[in-house]
Amino acid sequence: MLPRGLRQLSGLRRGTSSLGIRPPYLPRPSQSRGLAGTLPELTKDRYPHVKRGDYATLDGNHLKFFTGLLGENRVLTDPSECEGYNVDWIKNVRGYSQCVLKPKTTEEVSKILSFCNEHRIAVCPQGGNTGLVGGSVPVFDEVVLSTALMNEIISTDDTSGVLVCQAGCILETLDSHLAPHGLMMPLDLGAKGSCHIGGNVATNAGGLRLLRYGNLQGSVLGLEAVKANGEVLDCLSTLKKDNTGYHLKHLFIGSEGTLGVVTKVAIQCPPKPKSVNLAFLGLNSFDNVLKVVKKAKHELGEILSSCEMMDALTMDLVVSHLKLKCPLIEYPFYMLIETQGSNQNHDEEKIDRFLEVAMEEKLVLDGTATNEVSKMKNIWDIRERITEALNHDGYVFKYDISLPIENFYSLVPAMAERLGSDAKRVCGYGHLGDGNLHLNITVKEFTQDVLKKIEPFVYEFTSKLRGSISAEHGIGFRKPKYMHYSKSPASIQLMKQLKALMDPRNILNPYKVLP
Ligand code: FAD
Ligand code: 2HG
Ligand code: ZN
Repeated sequence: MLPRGLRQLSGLRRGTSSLGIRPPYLPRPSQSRGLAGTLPELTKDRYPHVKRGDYATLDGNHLKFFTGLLGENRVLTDPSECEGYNVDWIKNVRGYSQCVLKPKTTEEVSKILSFCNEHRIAVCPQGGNTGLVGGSVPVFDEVVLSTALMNEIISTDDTSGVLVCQAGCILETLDSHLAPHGLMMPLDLGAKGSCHIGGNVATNAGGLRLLRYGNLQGSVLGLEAVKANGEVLDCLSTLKKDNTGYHLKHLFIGSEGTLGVVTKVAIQCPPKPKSVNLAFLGLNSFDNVLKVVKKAKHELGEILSSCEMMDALTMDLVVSHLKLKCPLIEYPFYMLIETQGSNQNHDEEKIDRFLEVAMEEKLVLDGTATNEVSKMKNIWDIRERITEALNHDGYVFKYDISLPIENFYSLVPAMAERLGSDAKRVCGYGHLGDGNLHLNITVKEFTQDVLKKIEPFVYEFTSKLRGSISAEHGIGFRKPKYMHYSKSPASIQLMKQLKALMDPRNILNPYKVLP
């Protein structure tokens, strides 16, 4: 028998509440708020210590080559058309590239890079431009190489579950394509309607179900990439097992466009689950959050597919800015626990029993569980649209930290106390099951003073706890100088050597990743 609170709220299964719809595609920055007045300061002005490298400035001859190769329609030079490619999604950084190239094939990417390498033209590879560390847009006038038109699905194997596609395929499109095959993409994230699989691979994106399906280093079986000099590297294996020499694909997974341009991906896709359940819970302390995550791992075992948390201030963000409805009254913490399996009765029984005990033990104060698609979507919207809600709250300082689970939340109150009234909001949420905290601080507007109060404190705090300063978003433009908080000098040195080997003229995404 379910305790009263849960049973009452699990009535949501049959209820009619509508909590809002996530737009299928995230708007490009310039479309979302469109006006020059709301654009961020140019990166070169906000970060004057970063100096433009000794690269060629684009001239008529360069443009003539590009239009000869791609045709005029796939070479954007009109400033208003280039604007969206110059600003990142959270409007933290802005470059001033005057040229966006839109190849359709690997051969075109190869010719572009070979030309840029020869003429020392800096290139910024860009997928869906949803990256959160400023890696996807130019810092100065780098040419943008967009994968938007590289969106062909090459093959889908129902038996092995292997999908092969071009790098510019949108994650959600791939997932919809796989559904009739009884398969799904092994990763899911709030940006799925815009981000490209090539961008996901380049950032080694984590997302909402990494806990269950692992990271892309495991599920990407092979890839094709173009090196800085235009050479095509065919590592597009579709084999699950292949130990012939070094695993070169791993050089590109998480390399954030600095070692090559990913052009094709072969990815292992798991079967689409026949049964999905989602519980949304209210808790009164982080101690209890920890007890519940442990219990969920043990009791739900193989069917646990996601374990996320958010604090009250985060919930307030989506309620006040996006007008989404919280299905529970206010609690200091909320958790989302999802199961995916193959037998609805079995899974429902298991999750109901788990929730029943958690409530009897007073670990969970209230909750709702559902298996209805529309209601699960409403609950997931609350979680997936937090980044969008943050954008409405002011300028956002965004941190993506891995911490030992017992210290998962400790940074949030420490930062709130440190900033006091300097911050509008200091909130914490994230992939609890993976120990990945998203700390977000909003302020009315960017100032160097607040930045100095936050950094390097946030990285020192993380390093002392032996955490990682980037759990899943990457290093991009925002964090290179802090890499040493998570990586040894020898590791950084080897990364620099690899970069010099693969991109000796440093044309690929300069100013990013490496200190
Ligand atoms: P972009 O933003 O265009 O590029 C990201 C980086 O990859 C850049 O350095 C770029 O140069 C490089 N790059 C892009 N394409 C290529 C290519 N083909 N070859 C080489 N380099 C390339 N991340 C997570 O890990 N987990 C999440 O849960 C998550 N949720 C998000 C939710 C929202 C609402 C948003 C806006 C972002 C979220 N992110 C998340 C950030 C995440 O990194 C991206 O959404 C995604 O992986 C980036 O894909 P993209 O195609 O937009 O890449
Ligand atoms: C998420 O998990 C993304 O929603 C974005 O990684 C996190 O906006 C953020 O801080
Ligand atoms: Zn995340």
